[in-house]
Amino acid sequence: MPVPKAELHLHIEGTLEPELAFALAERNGVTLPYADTEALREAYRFSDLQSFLDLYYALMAVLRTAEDFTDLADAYLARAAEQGVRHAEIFFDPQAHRARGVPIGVVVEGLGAALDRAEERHGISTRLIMCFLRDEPAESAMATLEAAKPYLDRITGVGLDSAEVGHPPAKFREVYEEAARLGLRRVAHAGEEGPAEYVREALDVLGVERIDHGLRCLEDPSLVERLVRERVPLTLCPLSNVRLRAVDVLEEHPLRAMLEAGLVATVNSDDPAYFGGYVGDTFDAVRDALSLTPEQLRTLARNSFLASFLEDDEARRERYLAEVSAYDFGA
Ligand code: ES4
Ligand code: ZN
Repeated sequence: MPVPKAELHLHIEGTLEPELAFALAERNGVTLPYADTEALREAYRFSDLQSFLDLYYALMAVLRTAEDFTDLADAYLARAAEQGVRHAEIFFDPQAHRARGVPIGVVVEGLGAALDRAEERHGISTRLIMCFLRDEPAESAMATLEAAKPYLDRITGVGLDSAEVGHPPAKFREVYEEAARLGLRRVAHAGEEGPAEYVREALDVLGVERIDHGLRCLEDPSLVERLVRERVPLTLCPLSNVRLRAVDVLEEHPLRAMLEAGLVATVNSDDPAYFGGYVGDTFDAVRDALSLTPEQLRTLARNSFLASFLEDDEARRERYLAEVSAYDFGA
């Protein structure tokens, strides 16, 4: 059994496997511009973030009903459980669905139906985080937050994703202020393709508690020092970084150096259907590529629970941390 872990950076739409995409296309009478699952997999060669996002948004066309979102989340949770996931904080992109005529209520109720059964079926506790698309206007994000108000009992926090460069965090200052007023937790993608300055801005202007990716913080030593001192978690996604060409090969990923620098690094899968592995696969891949020690792997697993939004259930966090402490990595 893999080490128990929390997954903190996972786009549910990025768990749409080709087989399910074709099944949902058939169920909904949607035609995909690919002959079959093999032809679709052939398209999974990305040159950067945008080339991936183009396919990611296009394939969402098959997600139409609440049942589609339930099936999507249930398939993810089943795979996550096999990979040692005990707690999952799941991103979704309401604006991308609303643009296709699927209201946020359908998405949240659909995902929620799967999440309600996750503990009993898969042994996984869950949270939902709604992300704003940073390449859309801030007004659209604000309208989405407004539309989410009837569903806030199911939503733990807000995030910021999609095309980063040219869309600095400060663009969403008011949206995050309103999210804070509503009692929502705040995270944001920053320093994936964008500069270290975006990481600073996410902290200072948006008040985020975790940075999603944060890879490019390494270009600013004083920022690294601050992230270490303030224990700001980074939700790294090493397989994503290789597939989207932020890092040439996994052997050159800075994860190990980041751990050694004292950063609160976590390892996550981002969009596992597209990037070649779920989070347990990702742990195995970085262990092999970077020769991580069992104690470094244990630190990654511990960090995932320490960085989780489990403040409303500290007893559970303690149980998970005890499972990590007791885990035997073997020789
Ligand atoms: C994403 Cl890897 C990544 N980066 C930014 N936005 C995203 N949405 C889905 N995956
Ligand atoms: Zn992401």
